Amino acid sequence: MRSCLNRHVDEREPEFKPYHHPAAGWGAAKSVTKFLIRERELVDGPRAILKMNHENGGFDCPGCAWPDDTKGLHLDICENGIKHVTWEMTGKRVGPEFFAAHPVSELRKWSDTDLEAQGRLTEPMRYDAETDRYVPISWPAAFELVGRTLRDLDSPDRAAFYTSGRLGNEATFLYQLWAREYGTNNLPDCSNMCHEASGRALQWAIGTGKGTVDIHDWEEADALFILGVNAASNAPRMLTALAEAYRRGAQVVHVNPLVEAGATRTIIPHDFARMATFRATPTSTLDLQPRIGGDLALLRGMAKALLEMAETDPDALDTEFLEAHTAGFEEYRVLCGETKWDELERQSGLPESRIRAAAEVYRAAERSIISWCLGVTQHEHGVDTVREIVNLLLLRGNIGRPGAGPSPVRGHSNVQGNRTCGIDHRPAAKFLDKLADVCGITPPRHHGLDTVNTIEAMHRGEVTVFVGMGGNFVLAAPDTPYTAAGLRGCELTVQVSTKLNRSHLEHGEQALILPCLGRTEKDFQAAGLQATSVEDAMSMVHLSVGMKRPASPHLLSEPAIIAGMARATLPESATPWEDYTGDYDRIRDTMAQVLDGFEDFNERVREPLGFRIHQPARERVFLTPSGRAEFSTAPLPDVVPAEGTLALGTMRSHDQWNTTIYSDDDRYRGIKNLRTLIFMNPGDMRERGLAEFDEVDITSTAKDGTTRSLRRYRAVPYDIPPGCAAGYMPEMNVLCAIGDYSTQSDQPLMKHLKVTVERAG
Ligand SMILES: Nc1nc2c(c(=O)[nH]1)N[C@H]1C(S)=C(S)[C@@H](COP(=O)(O)OP(=O)(O)OC[C@H]3O[C@@H](n4cnc5c(=O)[nH]c(N)nc54)[C@H](O)[C@@H]3O)O[C@H]1N2
Ligand SMILES: Nc1nc2c(c(=O)[nH]1)N[C@H]1C(S)=C(S)[C@@H](COP(=O)(O)OP(=O)(O)OC[C@H]3O[C@@H](n4cnc5c(=O)[nH]c(N)nc54)[C@H](O)[C@@H]3O)O[C@H]1N2
Ligand SMILES: [Mo]
Repeated sequence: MRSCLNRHVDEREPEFKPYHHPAAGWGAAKSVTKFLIRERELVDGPRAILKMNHENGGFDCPGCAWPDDTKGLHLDICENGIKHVTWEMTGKRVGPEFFAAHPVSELRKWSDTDLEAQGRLTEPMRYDAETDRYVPISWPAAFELVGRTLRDLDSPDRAAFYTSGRLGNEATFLYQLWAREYGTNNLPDCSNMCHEASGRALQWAIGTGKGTVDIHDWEEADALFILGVNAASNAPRMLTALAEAYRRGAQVVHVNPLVEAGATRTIIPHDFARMATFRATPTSTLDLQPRIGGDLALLRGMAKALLEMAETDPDALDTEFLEAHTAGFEEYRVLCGETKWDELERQSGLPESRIRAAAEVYRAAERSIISWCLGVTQHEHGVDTVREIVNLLLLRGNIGRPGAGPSPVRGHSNVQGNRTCGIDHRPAAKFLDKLADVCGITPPRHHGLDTVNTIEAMHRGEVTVFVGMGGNFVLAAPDTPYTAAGLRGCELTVQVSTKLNRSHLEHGEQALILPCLGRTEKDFQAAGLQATSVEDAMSMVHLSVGMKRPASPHLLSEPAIIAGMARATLPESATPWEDYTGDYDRIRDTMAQVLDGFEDFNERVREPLGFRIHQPARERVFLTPSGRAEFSTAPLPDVVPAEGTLALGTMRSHDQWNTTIYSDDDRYRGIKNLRTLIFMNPGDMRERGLAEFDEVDITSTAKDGTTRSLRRYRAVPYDIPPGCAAGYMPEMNVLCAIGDYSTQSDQPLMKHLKVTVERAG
């Protein structure tokens, strides 16, 4: 599909100048101001930002899932959170006149940046094939179109219900209830591309698929290990925790093929005194640059070194914990002993001395936290790697005590809450039993489709209706042209969105765009102003209340849109869809009965800081078959690129939110005006006779041998290990073959494409 490669037209020349300033600080402040002016939000923007992330009111930052500062009224905001809020609150609108003026075939030629830049959607729209335009449709007619189409399917499994991680808990619960009452578990979500590996690994290892630490543990740890996270761009509020850790003398170890800005120093985002005096705080005590996919070997090496220390150092291991709470230690010890150092060096891309240095840090710390994000999960061996993280933690009893434990950095602001509240294509029988019991429905028991399998099923003609509850499916998913063709083959595509995006243009025979309220906006229902809840990456659930006038009087809330579609699909349903919409307390009362850990939901969520969902592993209660935390013994995978090829990881720039590109700059990596680039090791460039900004063609080879190419990208020399390369998502999804997903997690291999790079032909 040519259209998704349309570039934002920018006359400026690309620039590359390594960035030597601390992360956050004045560069961030300047960037925010520019952004507020562009979005015409100089008045309301700052007012809204002051309302964000506050106890007793305000709305949850719709940005990342990093927990809020809990020390009371304290402005814990970041540049990218501000951009994200402002993006939603833009003064620009895209209404019926816009759609009347631009046929879809024309809009397909626009760049993604230009599509989103049109502003907020204002009215429900239906695709009209005769004029090739979106035309207005009333809400009741839109709901009826969805309901009728779903009722007419010969099996509920012909429909798929996608969720992007912005959706609040109450809407999430209604959404999965609708899908299951209708009769399918086809609930693909963005988690399938994000932290599926973490959930599965933690479930198997410690019996619950979530991290065990909270923000106070971050404040108490003696060592923090940060693997595969670009904190300065994607979890900027983590910088505060890293800088504070450094100041109190804790060790901060970054593991990343790239030394990212957050791994050097920062000006703490809300520390205005330090900002005024340009005083930076380091955020790292050790940086390790493994090869792409080399984390498992590094972690195994650290465990091996620790076990060697234990031969003479009786306190190297927590033997009491190992005996009382774990299973499989002996096998793991043997495996580590048998793994050779030269193999660990080759697979990690790090010398033994560096691996031992990391092990020394780990041994010296009384309390360690290991944290990770996509650099660990989007790999063939993502599950094995997360389990190796747990293995290492178990050796020193670093779980279920203050300042210690596994801490995945989740992505979207409520992606964790989505899972908790039932978005799961492989639901547990126990959950379905409760749902059946409390809601009086007969949920299907067979597993549903995840993201990749939904796309495959569209191509086989098995899925013909697609509902997207937020997100931008066509660009977020792998193999862009293939995914687009799948959507185009559908009978009906429904996108519940706030802004115009590519997924509205790659649509089915019939298509709807249903515009919804954003998190920053006031949501009035029969019972008055409503609040919704979200769960952060550390299992804290709290309320979020919008404070802005809605972008258009025609917008409905997500719960209302879901309930409307559900009623039209299930006219005889005994579920009180209308009452649920009228008062979200009613939804929460039902959730309290269905979901573990949500007892007294309505009372507890109104506590100033919300509440923490019970996590048994935090108390060393491991709900595994053995009742113990389980060691794993995965073989060391071969991640060394074949001769002449590179391992390519796709990632975000500083100035983007997933498929939303704010600008073509990537400040902390020193890039201006360029996204069609590939970061390469200077030696790998020399070998190919390439100089900075030379044009190259990139070709990936899939597991099935098929190839895919991107042409005329620019090579940029970068401090990245030999054999490794990096570039930007979502553009590079064109290179991700649909069949290239992990056999362990079904996650697409977005951080490990096998590519060749040649001078552009
Ligand atoms: N501003 C902003 N914030 C965001 C997002 C956004 O788009 N913009 N997205 C949100 C979402 S949904 C998510 S899931 C998170 C994503 O947060 P991140 O995981 O930080 O996202 P990426 O940009 O994909 O960066 C991956 C990082 O992993 C490193 N990496 C690549 N391969 C490897 C490897 O093999 N090993 C190791 N150790 N590291 C590796 C890369 O160099 C990069 O630093 O951020 C969330 N927050
Ligand atoms: N190659 C590659 N691909 C990747 C990744 C990668 O690292 N590499 N990362 C993957 C990851 S981790 C993720 S999470 C996915 C992200 O996948 P998605 O969640 O599907 O994508 P987003 O770009 O976050 O979605 C943006 C759209 O959401 C809509 N939106 C925004 N706010 C709201 C709201 O409040 N309500 C509703 N209903 N809609 C709203 C807007 O219309 C906007 O256009 O991408 C995945 N794709
Ligand atoms: Mo994500």
